[in-house]
Amino acid sequence: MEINKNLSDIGLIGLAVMGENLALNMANHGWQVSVYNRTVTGLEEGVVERFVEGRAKGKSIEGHVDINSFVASIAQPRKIMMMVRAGNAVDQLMEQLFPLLSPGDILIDGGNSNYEDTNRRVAEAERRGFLFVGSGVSGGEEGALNGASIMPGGSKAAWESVKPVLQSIAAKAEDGTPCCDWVGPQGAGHFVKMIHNGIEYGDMQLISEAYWVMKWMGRMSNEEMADVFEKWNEGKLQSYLIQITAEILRHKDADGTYLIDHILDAAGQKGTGKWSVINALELGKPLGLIATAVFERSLSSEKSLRQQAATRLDGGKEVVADLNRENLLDEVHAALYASKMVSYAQGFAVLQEASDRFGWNLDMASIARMWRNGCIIRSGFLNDIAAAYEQETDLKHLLLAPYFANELKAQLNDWKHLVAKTLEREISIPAFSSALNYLLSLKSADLSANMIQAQRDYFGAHTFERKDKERGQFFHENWTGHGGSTKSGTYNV
Ligand code: NBP
Repeated sequence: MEINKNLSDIGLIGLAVMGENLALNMANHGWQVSVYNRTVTGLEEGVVERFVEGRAKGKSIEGHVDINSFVASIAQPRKIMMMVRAGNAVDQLMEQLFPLLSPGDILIDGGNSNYEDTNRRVAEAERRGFLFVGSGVSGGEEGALNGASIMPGGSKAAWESVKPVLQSIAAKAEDGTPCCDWVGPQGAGHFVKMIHNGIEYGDMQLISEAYWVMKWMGRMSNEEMADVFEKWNEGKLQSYLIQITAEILRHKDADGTYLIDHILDAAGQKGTGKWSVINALELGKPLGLIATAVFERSLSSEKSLRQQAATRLDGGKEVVADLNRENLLDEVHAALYASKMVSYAQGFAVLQEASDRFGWNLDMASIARMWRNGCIIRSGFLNDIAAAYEQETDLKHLLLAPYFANELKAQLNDWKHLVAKTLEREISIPAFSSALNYLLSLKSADLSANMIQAQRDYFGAHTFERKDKERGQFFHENWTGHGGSTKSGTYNV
């Protein structure tokens, strides 16, 4: 194909924080980029003009205030990345672009779109003769500029064309591998990004529980806790979130006091944690730790209710300290590390179920590798997950991998002690205990669900299977002697 030097390699629409920084990142990697923004006039001057004359000055970035000239400025087959608000904006933009595109052109949605929207958009773009890539991008402003974790999926035929650009702007793992690889068809890229964000919710909840236990049970100062998180960041818990937690704890407000102590304990959320849980429910897979993290954010935001309850339900009691600090810190470390293993195992199990259900053929090791750098959950731990899936490609559950089974067993005693004594002191540690209960249920060959099956059959003739019969045979008991023998259908939702 003849290369026209005057045409851009790629176009980017949406010059908010992510779009601007991704365009700069592309230009810094030698790509000629055309940029366009819906509204061209900002508060003081044009959005496009401000960017091109400001941060983009002197770089291979060409600004357009007209969508027709923007599209015409890109070499064919065109690659156009949309970095706009998820939802209707993407559909509106696609409708505007379709009449301007040529067959085989590629649209890339780098926003936080719902994977079902991406399923629909891939089909629609392909029906019209175009290609569509739904790509999760994680790393915020800093990642967008210096290297993000990028999770593309959708029209596979687009991959060879978009790969050089996307891999060049992706973060690189320690071994030099780009944190960007093809995820799978349809909305697979956005599904994986959604689970990434869910895991991020879980990690943040776990770290805040560790902080809370150290603060109240260990009576530790912000500086002391920062030292601990810094030390932990050198070991198995090494991660971006642990690192920033230490920095947050040391950060001072203008008056010299610690800012963390002034921040209201009411957490916000933008929906990706909730979507992860809704999808796990739809897929019938436990995602209890992330669900706990989402619900704890909801409960935290009910500040005035909690204030009332603190009075009426005898809350706010003085916590009895545990001043054997070394022991306490070992136990908190164990609880945090073990709960984190459980959370990732639950997240990967949801990915596996989605892969099986939707025929996506997701490569779990590759996903773990993509998350090793650039994204918010980046950590050394993801190397261990990738290694576990590489060693056993049909691994049924992460915690069954020999490495994780041993690691988890080694934490169990300290983890149990920590959960027991914090609950005894009425310190809330919902994610530590949710993870522990999950593990206890997971490693129980026998559970109490025989009672649930009996109750379902008693009141609704829902039938049950028997331990002394082959699986798949369903029985109904006439529990009271006067019930009928008609059974309800045996199906699971
Ligand atoms: P926003 O999510 O705030 O979106 C603002 C951009 O969307 C502006 O350029 C705006 O143009 C454009 N836009 C809207 Br709103 N409606 C449009 C429409 N109908 N047609 C065309 N453009 C439209 O920006 P962001 O924070 O940079 O995020 C961009 C995407 O990346 C989002 O999907 C976000 O969820 C995702 N993301 C964000 C982060 C982060 O850390 N911020 C990280 C990872 C992913 P205008 O100037 O004309 O209003």
